[in-house]
Amino acid sequence: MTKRALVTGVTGQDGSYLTEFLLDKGYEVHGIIRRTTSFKNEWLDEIIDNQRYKDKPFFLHYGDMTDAQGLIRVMRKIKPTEVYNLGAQSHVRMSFDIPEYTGDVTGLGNLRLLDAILETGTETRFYQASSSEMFGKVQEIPQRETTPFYPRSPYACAKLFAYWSTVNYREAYHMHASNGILFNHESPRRGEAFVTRKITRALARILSGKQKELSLGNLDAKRDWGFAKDYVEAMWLMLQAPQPDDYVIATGETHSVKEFLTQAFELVGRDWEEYVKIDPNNFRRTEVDILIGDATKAREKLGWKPKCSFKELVYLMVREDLKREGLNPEKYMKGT
Ligand code: NAP
Ligand code: G4F
Repeated sequence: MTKRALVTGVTGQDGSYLTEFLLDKGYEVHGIIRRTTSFKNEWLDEIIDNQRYKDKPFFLHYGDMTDAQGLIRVMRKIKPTEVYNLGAQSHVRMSFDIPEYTGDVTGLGNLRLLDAILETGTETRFYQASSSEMFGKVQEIPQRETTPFYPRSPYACAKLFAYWSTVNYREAYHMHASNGILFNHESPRRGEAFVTRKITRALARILSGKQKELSLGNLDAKRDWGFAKDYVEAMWLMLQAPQPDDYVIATGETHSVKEFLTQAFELVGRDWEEYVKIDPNNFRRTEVDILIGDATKAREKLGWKPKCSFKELVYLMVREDLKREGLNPEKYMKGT
């Protein structure tokens, strides 16, 4: 039987890596894209232009997490065997500016998709992109599946609604629906407004003379940062498990924003303190001070573990942004 996956959020960091992962596994992949004024998406273009995926079955459909009928139509047309719900307004700081919209897309959007599965009677397995942001003001260190949630932003509240909707549909309708509680994961495809990519991109632009300074907020916040390519494998593993369940996916290490900065700037022999300016606009009203996850359950039940270390992650992000800026990494980076 053809394995047919439907991916929402296909233009994003995780959606694009998951698409490549599934195509390599022989899946037919269908992505939902929004109608926007721009037809260009860098990561989708990378897939479409890549010879490796040239003849692979990859299809795009217009849809939106705010449009229930559209989701039903796509579900009816594709009849996926696996659904990965990655579509979201995913920026935490921005969710304070657009809380209702964030709730609609990130929270209700998941419910609409679950309902579209029910409404169309689609026999499918379902993955919800839940987030470590739900632990917020952490009640336990490290955080695991049993740690109580304490959301600290409209984004985290929306993700909590989606998390519990997924659990509820699993229990009420016996759906194979799982939550991946993913801790921060980054890559050269990370959105430019997230702190890691903001740093590596700015560093490359500073070196090429296009940028003089880098405006940041809270440098003491600590995150459990992994590599996105490792994390999309965990999503897939959850849907191959005989029983649906909820899993923490994390590296088990935590690092501050300051440590990320130091690591990145040291790679090119610069001192970040000469460039960074602190801007209050980059702070959150309620911050998540520290995240560190315990992925023992995923290791034991799914056989998943992260492969890329923190140092390797910073290295590959800096290297890629230098290349995009037209700079030769061998010339600028130590140890290449
Ligand atoms: P991302 O790069 O910001 O991608 C978000 C995706 O959602 C984009 O494809 C975006 O499409 C799409 N989207 C936004 N609004 C939509 C709407 N109204 N209807 C349909 N699609 C919409 O996010 P990511 O880092 O890949 O993360 C993927 C998912 O995992 C998200 O749900 C995120 O909240 C969650 N998550 C991420 C992390 C992390 O550290 N990366 C950790 C835990 C959970 P456009 O291109 O059209 O904007
Ligand atoms: O990179 P961030 O914006 O990621 P954040 O808020 O942790 O959220 C990301 O990870 C979540 C998983 O835990 C996902 F669910 C979510 O969708 C998203 O992918 O910020 C990381 C830290 C924060 O503490 C923030 O206050 O960096 C701090 N920070 C300091 N200066 C900054 C900045 N963050 C951003 N975006 N921009 C700054 O200038």
